[in-house]
Amino acid sequence: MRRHNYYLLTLVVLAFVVITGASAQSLNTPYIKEVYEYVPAPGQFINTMPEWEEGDDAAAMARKCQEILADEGMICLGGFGGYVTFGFDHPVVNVPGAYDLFIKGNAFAATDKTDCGSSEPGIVMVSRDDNGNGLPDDKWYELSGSADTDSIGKVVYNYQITYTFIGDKKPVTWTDNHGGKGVMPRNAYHSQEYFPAWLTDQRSLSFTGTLLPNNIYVDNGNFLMRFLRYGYVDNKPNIVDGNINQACCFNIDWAVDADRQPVKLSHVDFVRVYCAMNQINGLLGETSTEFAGAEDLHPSAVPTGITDLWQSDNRHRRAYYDLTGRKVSENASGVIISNGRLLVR
Ligand SMILES: [Ca+2]
Ligand SMILES: [Ca+2]
Ligand SMILES: [Ca+2]
Repeated sequence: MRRHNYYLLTLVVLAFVVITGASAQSLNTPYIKEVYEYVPAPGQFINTMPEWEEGDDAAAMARKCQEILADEGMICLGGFGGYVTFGFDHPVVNVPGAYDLFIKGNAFAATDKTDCGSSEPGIVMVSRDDNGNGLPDDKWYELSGSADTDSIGKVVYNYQITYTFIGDKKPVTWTDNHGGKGVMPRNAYHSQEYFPAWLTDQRSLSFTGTLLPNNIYVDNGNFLMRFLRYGYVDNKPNIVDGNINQACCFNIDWAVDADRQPVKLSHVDFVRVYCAMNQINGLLGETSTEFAGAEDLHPSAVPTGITDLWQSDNRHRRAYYDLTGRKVSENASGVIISNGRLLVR
């Protein structure tokens, strides 16, 4: 190509970036588009939130979660480790110095108290679609919450629990990798099976994650749960004084790897929430994180550091994005970003 033609093409591309970027960004919705996985641990609300019906498999249950959340409903993750994995119609950009996600539970404060109430903390994990297949099968990073600094020595990392199904409507038993064991008690209020009914064929369920220290205490015969300072789902009320509670907001800057080392991510494609306590609250039953949806706090943001895709450890793989940051196929035409460069084809 002759030199002046090359300059002309560059100008056209830049104009296209500005125009297309501006119009396409507004199409992004801030709410969850897809629930990829719903794998709750056993619990008193499992098989009812959402309701399991004969014939429902894992995919059907994930679809039910998606429908419930789209209708501003709520699902339950069960005891420690139970999780849900979801995504948006675009990558969630890590805007520097700002919260990126608002994630809702059903926590509330006790009457006349500000530091406790119903708090069933869930930990948030994030992941990028590094292998470009559109599925959440890539490396996960935890968003470090306040317990990592407020409860040093009391948080158990790499905690693993295994729940065993021992028969329909019999109390589920569990063991952990620290020699602990127990039974998830059944109560008079919930008569259905507590083990996820679509997973009973595998007889047991194992989960690994960060175990937060128990937060329950008894005050005048009432079971109360202390709020953690920040960084957990279903820990503090979603709304305060009519505004989003910042304690329910999350910053991708908090991401840490499996060695608890900070990781810099320009954006994430998938988000997971899991219940992070193994605690029985007397007659209230097990601590089980409720999840009531999530919101990207800046859906119009365009990934600026998209080059860090290329700096992942899958260097032999190349990912392709359009100008709004949506992943596209390798053969897509138009203006494509790959390896931090604009391609026109
Ligand atoms: Ca951020
Ligand atoms: Ca993937
Ligand atoms: Ca709750």
